[in-house]
Amino acid sequence: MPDSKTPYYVTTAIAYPNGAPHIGHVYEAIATDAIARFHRLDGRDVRFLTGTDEHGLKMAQTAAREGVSPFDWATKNAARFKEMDERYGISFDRFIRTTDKDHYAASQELWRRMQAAGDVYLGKYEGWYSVRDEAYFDESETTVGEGRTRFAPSGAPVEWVVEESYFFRLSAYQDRLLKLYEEQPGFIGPDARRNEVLAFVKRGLADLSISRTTFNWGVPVPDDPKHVMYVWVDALTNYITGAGFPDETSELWRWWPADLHVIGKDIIRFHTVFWPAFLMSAGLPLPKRVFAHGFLNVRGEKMSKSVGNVVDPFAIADGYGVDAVRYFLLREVPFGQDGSYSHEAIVGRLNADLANDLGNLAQRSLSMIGKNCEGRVPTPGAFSEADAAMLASADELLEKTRAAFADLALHTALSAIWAVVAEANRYFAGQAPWALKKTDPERMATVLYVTAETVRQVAILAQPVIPEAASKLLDLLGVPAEARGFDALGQGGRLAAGSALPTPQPVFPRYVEPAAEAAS
Ligand code: ME8
Repeated sequence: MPDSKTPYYVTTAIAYPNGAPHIGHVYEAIATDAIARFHRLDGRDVRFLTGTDEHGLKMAQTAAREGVSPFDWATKNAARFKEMDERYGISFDRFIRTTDKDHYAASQELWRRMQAAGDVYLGKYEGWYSVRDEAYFDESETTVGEGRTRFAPSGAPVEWVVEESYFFRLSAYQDRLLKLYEEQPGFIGPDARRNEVLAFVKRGLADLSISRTTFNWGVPVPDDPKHVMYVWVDALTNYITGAGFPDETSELWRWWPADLHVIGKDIIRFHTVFWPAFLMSAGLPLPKRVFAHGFLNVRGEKMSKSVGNVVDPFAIADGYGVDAVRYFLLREVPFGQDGSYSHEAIVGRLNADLANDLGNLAQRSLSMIGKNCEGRVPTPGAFSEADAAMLASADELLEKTRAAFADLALHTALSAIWAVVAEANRYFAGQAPWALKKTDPERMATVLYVTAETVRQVAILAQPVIPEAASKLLDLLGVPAEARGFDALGQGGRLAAGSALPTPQPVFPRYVEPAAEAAS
């Protein structure tokens, strides 16, 4: 039966499986996962694609150094990326590898369509090429360092390369791209990136070399297999492979065009200049939005193997817990800006926001309910002004959170949710239900009800970011699985008085430094 819900298609960049994943990779996966989960809970029919980008010279070179075939090298590392996603509860619908068979078919069909449109021609390419960036650079973009070595803007060395190459007529797309940015102002986000791309395209576009003959680790060019496609042509195509292309009768095709491509700021040009031009040429619809998140550094320093400060996603999941890492990265770093990772910062967030503010509130209210209300959701009396104000704040959260997610201001969504947590803590302390136990048990029941109901709404809304802990909280509140979507928020989904609750348990343990633990 066809799903009547509106499709929502979101993707991450596909990572190079040229080594183990690092915290930048998990950051992108977590953010995209929160977006996918948010829209699922909000009733959309979500498809979430992630995976690995396995071709190209760099992959072939590393594999050769490792003494294995490029495919085996990619297979080994792709497994590690998938394992990372599974460890972090990344709810992808498909983990695509660009070595998947259907991806070859999609890439070759895209190529044929661009060729049929008259946008592909054979020529000679010469220029400054950076192996590390897998890109050619204009001489004006390079710098000359010591010993006359030339460098790309990334700092990688470039070399002069001449090869026969197919070209894509990118120069013909300048006007159409500028029109796209103007007519679809949300196409590129955040605004700073949009301005950067606009300025780049206004300067004029050179045709793009889209094939290589100097190595063969790539998708063969149709009818000319001594050429393989430039890795970015096949990499970008993954987004339509994941929607069933070229079979436009596939049930997956209803997801195209994508609603959102989430990527890092270093690859914005590929996604907002090359990719829409390829799609225009092939006569395919364009994605609705491309959003670039910032870069994570470690204590203000760029991550690098030589500095030895690369953060391993598996180690921090073991050390702090998956939900703590997820919450920290999305709360601490304004989405779209650069951010900094450190042990102190994550422990601060974990202990203050999770263990203290939300964890203690839930634990204190639920254990009072356990002890004083026979372990059942208490029956509230008439609501006071304070109760009504508390419930109103909780009821208003959905709209605030929706608006923030629509802007991809994930940090703003979390700060709105945690503002209600703070308000609930003030409410709980102000109403002092423990003091009402003897003087006014009915009033105590009302206060506990209002607190538990607030925690219910907070937990439902926090599911996209801290899925495991939120689900535990909802278990403790006796909320059935089918009442955890956003349609259960607000007045319509209030906790049912009298329903039995399990024994309360702490959900967020405080982080204690191992040394302090040993000493105590
Ligand atoms: O660029 N902080 O792969 P990749 C935040 N295969 N994000 C980071 C980061 C950091 N320190 N380092 C990398 C590629 N990223 C291509 C993509 S898509 C068709 C092809 C982000 O493994 C980076 O910006 O180098 C990108 O979005 C993703 O991680 C994969 O990077």
